[in-house]
Amino acid sequence: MNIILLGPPGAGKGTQAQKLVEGRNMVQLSTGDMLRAARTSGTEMGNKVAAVMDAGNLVTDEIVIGLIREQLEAGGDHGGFIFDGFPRTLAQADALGSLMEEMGQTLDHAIELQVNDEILVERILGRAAEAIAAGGTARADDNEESLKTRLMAYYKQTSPLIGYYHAKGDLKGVDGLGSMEAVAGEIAAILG
Ligand code: B4P
Repeated sequence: MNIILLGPPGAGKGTQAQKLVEGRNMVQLSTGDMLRAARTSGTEMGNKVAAVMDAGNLVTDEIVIGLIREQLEAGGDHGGFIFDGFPRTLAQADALGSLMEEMGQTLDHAIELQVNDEILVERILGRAAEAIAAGGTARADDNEESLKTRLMAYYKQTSPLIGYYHAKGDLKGVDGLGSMEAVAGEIAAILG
């Protein structure tokens, strides 16, 4: 089974993907994590995307599609892919459809985690405060200024994907305001 987790920053995509990895032997493909890893290891691409990410803007389609292609081609034996934070634009959605078709695979569900802006801001700024309180550093894009840009990018570039997957009959909406366990329960009911 291959699924997409859709939703604004802080909706809980990464959180729920992790639960599915633990419970169903699925593979999490988080473009956010891949980009952060590229930055940390100081690759040319990582250095190129750092400022874009810190400001809260989307990295180019070409880069993220390339990252996903590499992961899909790596193959492996598992319970399916969880696309976490990908696709984020219509061009990425089309590219994913073509890649899956090339591999003879299908996308089973696009699950939209629905959370209002007020809660998103609370969660993201809460995560930043927790990291600092623990003696570490907050993610460079977990601040009020970048978050505004991330939310704008979501509504402008990513939210059209809700209609895109709805038209294909693949969209499932989940109330993302509940506890992490409650959200996981709703997702489990969809996956069966
Ligand atoms: P991502 O890493 O995808 O980050 P995100 O959307 O901000 O987070 P997510 O929704 O996964 O939230 P999480 O579970 O962590 O992207 C970062 C950046 O990378 C983007 O801005 C962009 O620059 C770049 N990028 C990534 N993919 C791209 C693409 N495809 N194209 C172009 N650019 C791309 O949860 C957040 C917080 O909420 C956590 O503290 C968590 O504990 C808490 N939380 C989660 N669920 C909760 C619940 N039910 N109740 C209470 N708290 C909850």
